[in-house]
Amino acid sequence: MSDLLPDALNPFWLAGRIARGIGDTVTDMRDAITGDHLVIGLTGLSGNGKTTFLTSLAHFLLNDWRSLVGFPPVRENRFLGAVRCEQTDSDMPAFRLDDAETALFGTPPCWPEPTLDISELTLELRCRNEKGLFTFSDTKSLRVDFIDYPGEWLMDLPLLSMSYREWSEGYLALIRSDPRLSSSAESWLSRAQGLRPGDTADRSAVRQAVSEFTVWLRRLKTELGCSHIQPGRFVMPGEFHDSPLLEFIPWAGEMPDEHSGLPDGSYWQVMEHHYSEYVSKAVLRFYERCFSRIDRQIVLVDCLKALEEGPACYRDIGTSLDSISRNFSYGAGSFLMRLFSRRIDRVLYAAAKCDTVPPDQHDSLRRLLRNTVEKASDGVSFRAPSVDTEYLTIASAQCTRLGILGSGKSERQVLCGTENGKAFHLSGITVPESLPEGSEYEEWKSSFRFLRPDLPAEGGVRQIRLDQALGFLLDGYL
Ligand SMILES: Nc1nc2c(ncn2[C@@H]2O[C@H](COP(=O)(O)OP(=O)(O)OP(=O)(O)O)[C@@H](O)[C@H]2O)c(=O)[nH]1
Ligand SMILES: [Mg+2]
Repeated sequence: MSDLLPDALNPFWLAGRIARGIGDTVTDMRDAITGDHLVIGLTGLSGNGKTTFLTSLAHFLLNDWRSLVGFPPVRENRFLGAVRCEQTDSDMPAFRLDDAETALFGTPPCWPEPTLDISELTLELRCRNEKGLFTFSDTKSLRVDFIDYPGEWLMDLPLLSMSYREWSEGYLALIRSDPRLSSSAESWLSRAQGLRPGDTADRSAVRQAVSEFTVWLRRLKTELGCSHIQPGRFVMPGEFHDSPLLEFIPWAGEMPDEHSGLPDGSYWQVMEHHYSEYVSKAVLRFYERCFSRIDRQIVLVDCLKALEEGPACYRDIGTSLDSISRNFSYGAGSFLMRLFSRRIDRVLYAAAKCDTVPPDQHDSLRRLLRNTVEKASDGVSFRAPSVDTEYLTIASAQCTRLGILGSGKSERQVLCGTENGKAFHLSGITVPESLPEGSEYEEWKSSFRFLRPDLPAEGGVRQIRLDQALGFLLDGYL
């Protein structure tokens, strides 16, 4: 019987929600008082380096923390080490750190596979306490939770605040405004435009439309490099593989009147119903498990990959980051506020994979990211000025090193490594501090070299500025 009731009327669902709500509130209050638990929201679109970041950070904290000299407790000689512990949310699968670490830090090393499902990693960090009037113990421990997930699911968060009608209207407007989307969407769009809202839905026609729409989404990702892949579960379904929840597409036909009360089983009603189910069962659940508890956030962005795809893709990144950020609660708040509601008080924007450009270009890359985030919208720092925002360039797995080429007056620093097994020496490239427009973009692109360097075959992968990132994210807790 419970399956037939809408969630909010289902007594089992309600009881579970209330119990969970009370449990979460008690945990939040305890965390706010003791300050010994922190949840870091790892945020990044697919392929932007989340799993590599988590694997590398955990590896260095667990095995090689003395090398993290940019992390204040290590620099100040107070750090005592880290251990892995049982993840905080026992319903969540454990992040497979052993496999990921063996791959990335093995000889020869290899990259993580794209993530297919959600998982959690909890580390306990310990350090000597700084002596103070109210310091009662010699040591301090901090539990830190990280959650990894397929980046595709992140693009679904904006759906939380949209009805099926609003989502469809926005989607069609976006397609019309972007020639890459409109020219590639023709096949599913023409079928979708033929659907009449009040006609009785033919399930095989719905499935056919969904299948064409899904093929198009996959093309956007693999061929056109777009980040606006929505709904994300259509390309990375997780537990919703083959589920009727995925049987809807944006409504492209004649829009029915808002109060027309279309019959059950009509095309509009079926699509709208599946959309609502998708939002409440897939998107809301993902949000609750992954982001509702976060205290601090790191946003990983692969600016260079987006630049390589072209100006439209690059702008896409800014818009996507902005619409995703609107789903989080930001604001430092007072101690009392933190007792009752969790808010993000620090955000780190990290330009990932900075090892693919020479070190003298890292600062330009950082400015490029900053400009992108700030230009796309009024930005988190404008909407919530009390939030500490920082921009860094990082590499979780450094694949290149600096070398010297030539001698005497012709001596110059070059970035060295291998790409598909072939050695390269790179110098003289410039990262723009903002997106070059029009013909300037083509001119710049022809002078730039985009690298996909191999991991160092001899193993012993190193990192760039993960320690500074950690210092910013844990500031005030250790
Ligand atoms: N050069 C370099 N490449 C990196 C680095 N981190 C990640 N990459 C590259 O980026 C790819 C994707 O990294 P992942 O960590 O799998 O990205 P993800 O965000 O977890 O992606 P999804 O699981 O699809 O959401 C890797 O396979 C590498 O090719 C880095 O620090 N340096
Ligand atoms: Mg991943």
